[in-house]
Amino acid sequence: MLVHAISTNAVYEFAEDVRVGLTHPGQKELPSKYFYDDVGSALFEVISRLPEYGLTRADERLLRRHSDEIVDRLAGPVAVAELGSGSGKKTRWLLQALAQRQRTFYYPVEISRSALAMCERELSDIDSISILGFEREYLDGLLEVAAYRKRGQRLFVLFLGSTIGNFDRAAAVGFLAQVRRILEPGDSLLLGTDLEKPSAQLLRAYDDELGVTAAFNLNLLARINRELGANFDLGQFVDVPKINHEARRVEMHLQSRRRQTVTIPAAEVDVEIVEEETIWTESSHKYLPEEIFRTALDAGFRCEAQWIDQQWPFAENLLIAE
Ligand code: AVI
Repeated sequence: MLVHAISTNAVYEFAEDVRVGLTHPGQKELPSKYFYDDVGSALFEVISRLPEYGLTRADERLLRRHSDEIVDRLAGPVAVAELGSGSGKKTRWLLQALAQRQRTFYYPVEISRSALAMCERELSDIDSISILGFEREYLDGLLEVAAYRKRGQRLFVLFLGSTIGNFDRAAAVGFLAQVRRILEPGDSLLLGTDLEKPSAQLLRAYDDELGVTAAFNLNLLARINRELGANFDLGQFVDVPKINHEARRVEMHLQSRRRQTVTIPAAEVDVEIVEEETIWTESSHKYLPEEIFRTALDAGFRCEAQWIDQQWPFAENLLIAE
């Protein structure tokens, strides 16, 4: 697979986001997109196989069962762009279904180079598929993919795994609207959304017995140590998942065991953290099936079809750009 590698000053942006998130007044925060360095991507792969975390398996089950039907609903020759391909495992079903009807260009867009490499290893055996990876942020990557569009070709964008759940609800509409602006009428977006489920089940999914999710969360501090030269003492933080009923989401926090000062040289900052204070690292919003129709409309799409997994409530939504 050819890869268009990232050329921006990524370390500078990381340092700036860390500085802003840890120094603004009130709740300290770190953006969850920074979970996915090589270690974080590998830990997420393990999470997706944990018995408690049914989300990825539900996504995969739906794609395995319904790929032919999904592909049958797409008009014309399509090129496929995937925002956050991860290992690419669940995409196989869609690409195989498409490969039966046309030669297919597949453009994974990923901020993790190791995930792009995994994705190529996973999918390169499918006949009639050409893969060109973009090591980019989602919208930057999609813009570049759109520039490769050939005459008469439609874009089929995949945003699977309920990554949309990691945006606040209003930001999710804003993000989808930005995707829509890059697309043309008739292009499509397959959106995976985790659905509401009982709190106990959700808590188990984000607080697994083996502690893999805790390691995934703590790796964010370890990454800041590795890349920004910080001195977070990981033993002084505890992973604390919380359910926010009002906002219908799971929140991941890292709680400080004691009062401490952390120095982050590349961000040119010393951060004071008091005992029991938390750093909020991720939100995972859960949706109602009917809510997705409204979200789609607000972003300039219509929801053409929806498939729901019965074992682990999760929806695959086919949106068409209006
Ligand atoms: C990638 N994303 C949809 C996952 C989620 O469920 O929000 C990330 C994750 N965080 C903790 N476990 C998994």
